[in-house]
Amino acid sequence: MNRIQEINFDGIIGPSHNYAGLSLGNIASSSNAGEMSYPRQAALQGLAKMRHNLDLGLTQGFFMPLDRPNDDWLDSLGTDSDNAEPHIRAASYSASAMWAANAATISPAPDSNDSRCHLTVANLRTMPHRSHEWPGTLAQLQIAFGDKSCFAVHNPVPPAFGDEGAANHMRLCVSHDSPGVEVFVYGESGGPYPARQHIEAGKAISRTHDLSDDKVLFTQQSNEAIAAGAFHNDVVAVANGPVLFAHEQAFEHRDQFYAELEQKFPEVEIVTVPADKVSLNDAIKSYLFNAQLVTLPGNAGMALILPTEARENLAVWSYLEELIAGNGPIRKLCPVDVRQSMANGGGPACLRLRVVADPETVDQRFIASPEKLDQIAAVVEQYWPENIVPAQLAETGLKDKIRTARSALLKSCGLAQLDRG
Ligand code: SUG
Repeated sequence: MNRIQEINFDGIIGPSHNYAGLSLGNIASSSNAGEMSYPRQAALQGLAKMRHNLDLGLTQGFFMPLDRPNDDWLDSLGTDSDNAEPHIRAASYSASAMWAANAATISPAPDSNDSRCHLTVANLRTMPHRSHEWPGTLAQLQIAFGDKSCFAVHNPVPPAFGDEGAANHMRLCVSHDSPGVEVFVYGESGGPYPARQHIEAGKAISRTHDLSDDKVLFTQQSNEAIAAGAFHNDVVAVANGPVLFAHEQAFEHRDQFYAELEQKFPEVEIVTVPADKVSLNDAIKSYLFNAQLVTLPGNAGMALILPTEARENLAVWSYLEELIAGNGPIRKLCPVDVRQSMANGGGPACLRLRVVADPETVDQRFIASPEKLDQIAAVVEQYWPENIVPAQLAETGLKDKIRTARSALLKSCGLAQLDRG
């Protein structure tokens, strides 16, 4: 039996989750800078989302938070967490690895000429606080996807070329286990905010993943979307199976992109949300497109796992109700509360990395079950700080608490090998 299916790996929200305003071009991050965060509540919200998706009959996995503060990174900058300047210290403490959509780019086995699933860890080089995530992420990918007959885990693209992983990558296919067309979305610099994904990175990944040219497409994210705060493509578009769900203003050369896509993948079903129904600003504020678009088991169609913020936006919710009342592929709306992550610009789709593979070929320590999620929640309840304000990051007591919390989680998940020293 072919057991290749989509597995959503969510980043467990780490004990150092805080609002330091580190991401220029990410409006939520900038506007919540300095606010009090609630790491325990944040992690529990993330776990509740995973439980919700398990209950829908989906396969769920998770990744561990990274070791923070990142002493190796501080050391390479000639400092440490006691002496670093506040913005460097904040960057070393960031829990940003929770947004697993930025962990790596994935090309499933059916797409690759060597019939293996390829994963390239993202260099995240544009934002200092994210640029030091990749070694910790790579260590986990190498364990989780260590079976070399099924997986090839690649080092990051060299840092001159920005790569933010699956957040700028879409795969269209008839079903998850059949060959797909992969779309690499990139930005061009020149606007008010950085374009984090470079075309050179997408091209490099398409080559190292051994994809055929006729199964690959490159398209530019629209400058106006980046300028309006869509710092990743997954803030304005999402794909699943044969469906592309995108805002009218998501792509710089939309008509040309759609024509190329239809030519390479004639089965595509494009659902474009018109700006006169949902403005770009409403789309970005509500994170409508940062939904997980998932295929429900048993021919039940597709569902959108949306942030509750989408339900609170009148224009967005009216559009969505109209959408599911129609005869289209999207049949169900499931709002989930991930407000703690949303306040840093990370919706339901940011929190997960999709890997299409046979779950039995993955290290089982990374695969979720209701019991394991309960066990993780108990560790979070016991060890995660209740709240943090960025000014507290200078306190040794907090540093010790964050380290103890992560170590307890690693131990409980049988992953103490990821602990420091
Ligand atoms: O890279 N926020 C993240 C949000 C990432 C969302 N991911 C996807 N769209 N896939 C970012 O901007 C904020 C950190 C801070 O300000 O403390 C932050 O890194």
